[in-house]
Amino acid sequence: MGILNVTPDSFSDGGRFERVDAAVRQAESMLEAGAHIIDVGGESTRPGAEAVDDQAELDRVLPVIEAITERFDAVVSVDTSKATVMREAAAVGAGMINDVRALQSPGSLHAAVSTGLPVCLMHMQGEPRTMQQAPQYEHVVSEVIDFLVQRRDECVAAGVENSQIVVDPGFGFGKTLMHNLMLLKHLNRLCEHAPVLSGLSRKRMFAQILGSDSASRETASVSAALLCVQNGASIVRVHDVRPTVEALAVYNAVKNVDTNNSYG
Ligand code: YH5
Repeated sequence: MGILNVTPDSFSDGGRFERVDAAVRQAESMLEAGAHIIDVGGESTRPGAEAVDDQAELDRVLPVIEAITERFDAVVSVDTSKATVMREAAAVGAGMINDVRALQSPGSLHAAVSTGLPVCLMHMQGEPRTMQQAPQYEHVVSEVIDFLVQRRDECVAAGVENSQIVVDPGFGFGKTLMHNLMLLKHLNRLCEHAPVLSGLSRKRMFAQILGSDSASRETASVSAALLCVQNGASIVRVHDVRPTVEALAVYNAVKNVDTNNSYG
């Protein structure tokens, strides 16, 4: 899954056409590099980010989703928590809903059910504006698993097909470095319950591990994506598609070696 941010900070000046055009070109390059899904998001959920209103988010994401689904044979997921955005995105061709609030916002569960689309349910402690102030858990891995299993069951009860649900531990969303590392190390436990999507790409934990003066988080992000897949993740949400695809090609070649030949 390639990340396509359409927040104002991600595309500088230029008018509406320029913004949509730049987004389409970025989507095209991620698809050429081997992405299967393009995740389009118009709400910044970085630590400290302020909320955005419905109309602003619709104006940002709809033209981009429509343009990508018109031009390419690709699945577009919409990174949103808003019921209206889910409905309208589905109407212009979105193929998946990615919700960092796990369909807990008003009307969002009902809206997601009405689209019939697959959903990603993510765990977050708190709200983006304040979530990194003092994240606390007694047992982070079990608490995240319990939350996601409960949300999955609630979504199934509301009409989402079980086979259409993926879950995500929400790296960096109300978690310290230690919480993130614990969740990564024990990701296979979550994978026992549902297919897992994981998003670590370029997050702050790499600055904490590497020292914050490290200019690029790319190598660290690619390594982490590989660890997630090795621990059972089905989908990795990344900025750097090409190097991630290359790392996963090595992983798959090794994994499949004895099923593809008879030199055992
Ligand atoms: C995710 O993990 N994350 S938006 C801060 C960064 C870098 C990147 C400080 N949407 C996830 O990507 N959806 C986001 O550097 C997501 N899982 C799912 N399912 C935050 C983000 C980022 C934040």
